Amino acid sequence: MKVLLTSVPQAEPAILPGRLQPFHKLLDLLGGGRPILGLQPPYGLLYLASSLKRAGHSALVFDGLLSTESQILDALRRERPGVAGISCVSSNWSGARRLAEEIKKIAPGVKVALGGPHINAVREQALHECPHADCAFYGDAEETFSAVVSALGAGRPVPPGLDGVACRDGDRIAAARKNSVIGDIDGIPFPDREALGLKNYRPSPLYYRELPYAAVFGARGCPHRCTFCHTEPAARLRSPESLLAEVVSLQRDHGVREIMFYDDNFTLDRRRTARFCELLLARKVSLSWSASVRADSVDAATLRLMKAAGCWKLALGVESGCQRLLDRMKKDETLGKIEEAVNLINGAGIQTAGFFMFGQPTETFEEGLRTIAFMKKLKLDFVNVTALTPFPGTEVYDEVSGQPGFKGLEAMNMFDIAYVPDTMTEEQLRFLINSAFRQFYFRPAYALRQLRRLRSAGDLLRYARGFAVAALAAFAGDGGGKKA
Ligand code: B12
Ligand code: SF4
Repeated sequence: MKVLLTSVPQAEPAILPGRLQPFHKLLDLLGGGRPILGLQPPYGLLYLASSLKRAGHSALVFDGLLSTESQILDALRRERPGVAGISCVSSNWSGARRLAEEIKKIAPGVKVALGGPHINAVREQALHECPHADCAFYGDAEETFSAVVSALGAGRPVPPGLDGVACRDGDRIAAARKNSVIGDIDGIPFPDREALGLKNYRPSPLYYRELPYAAVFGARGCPHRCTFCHTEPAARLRSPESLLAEVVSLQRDHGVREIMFYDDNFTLDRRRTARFCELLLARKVSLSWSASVRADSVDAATLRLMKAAGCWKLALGVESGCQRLLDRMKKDETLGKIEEAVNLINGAGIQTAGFFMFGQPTETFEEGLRTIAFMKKLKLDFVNVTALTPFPGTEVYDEVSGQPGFKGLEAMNMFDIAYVPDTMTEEQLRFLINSAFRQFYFRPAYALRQLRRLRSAGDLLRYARGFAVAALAAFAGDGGGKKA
């Protein structure tokens, strides 16, 4: 069966926050005609495409950040797929509903399926809110979606009892209670990168050293329960051999020289990390790569091995410089441990990035200022600062969604402010975000340290682009740029 897959098309460039829009031309110029802020393909759809193809179906993929609604609807008229799948995040849920309606107007016989981070959280509620959709998928959808498409293609009813699937049946909605979880994620085929190509995509300037670049997902889920995060609690890791096979195929087929591993915590199992590094070294794979780690899961020996195997940057979710707030958000980390981890990573010769957020419930302006002081004390190379976004499915959403400071789903784009705690004003929250960028990036000692790291003219250009974005976020940004 033919399947059309798309993310939600945006009315305007979605990766530029409101107040940065006037600088659009300048950013284009700095980017040499390519996006200067990070733009990644919709990997969830690319994963579905490869599983569909393996099951004998064909998939046509659109990225809503690069395609207009009329291009997607034209393809629907032209290609006449049997199923149209829409992927959505919370901020574009109303856009997803509109798109489902347009699809049904043009092709009433097409089955409309919904999926993506927002659907993972709201599950069958999505079908109540979107009368034009036929099915919703939550959790790992590679196997369930292929199974449903195969049944529809063969004229069979949707197989009953599948986890992570809700389907409309007349006036009734039959819905599984649990998200689907694929146990052996090594068995999932690599994402179908050919479906969109890599050339239109690029990470943010400070997030890579070499091009071409690709992202690799080495894990699904996370065992921790931070109150602001919605993730599957069953953590599953791909084997080092499977990671190596994807790296080798990316180098062979796309000439990739840089990879960012998108695992929530690349050192969750340090034996796996070490084995992967040993494989890269034994096979003499020359690769520049980066990843994210938790502060409580790094040690000097593993970090040395990672550096030897090509790792140049590790990102940590620091979140706050206030222990009370770390405890409240169930981060399971201490400020001391975070500082120790940053020093260990620096000691191994790997650069560090820290992610911070302001605007937790009960956070005061003074606590925010303490976070900025902690940010400057840590020897970080890059920081990223956002306002807390209380996404559906998270504990903090349940806590704040009835409060006056809660602004609703549309603001959940990580540039706008989606929630203001009653312990500070919105102006104070904006001040903290902009001031954090300014105070971190515009320090003479910091500039000197980064200048010493420059290896080539290419590095200089990349840094210039990165700092142009940081400057705009610090001086003109409205919610803190997600990807400075
Ligand atoms: C890479 C990434 C991006 C990339 C690519 C986005 C994209 N379109 O995929 C870029 C940089 C462009 C980006 C932008 C944004 N992102 Co983003 N991004 C991610 C990240 C790190 C990985 C996404 C991914 O590929 N995961 C791996 C795949 C396999 O998982 P998946 O996408 O969930 O897909 C699976 C299922 O959900 C399901 N599925 C997905 N789509 C569909 C569709 C159908 C029809 C079906 C049946 C199933 C299905 O099947 C897939 C396979 O199992 C996630 C964090 C994370 N760990 O997931 C955040 C995340 C998805 N992003 C998020 C946000 C908020 C954004 C932005 C709004 C922020 C911004 N303004 O920049 C924009 C929105 C852009 C857009 N229009 O989609 C949030 C979404 C939370 C929410 N509830 O809304 C996340 C979860 C991070 C977070 N918690 O803060 N993002
Ligand atoms: S924020 Fe990180 S550590 Fe916390 S639950 Fe989410 S992925 Fe896990």
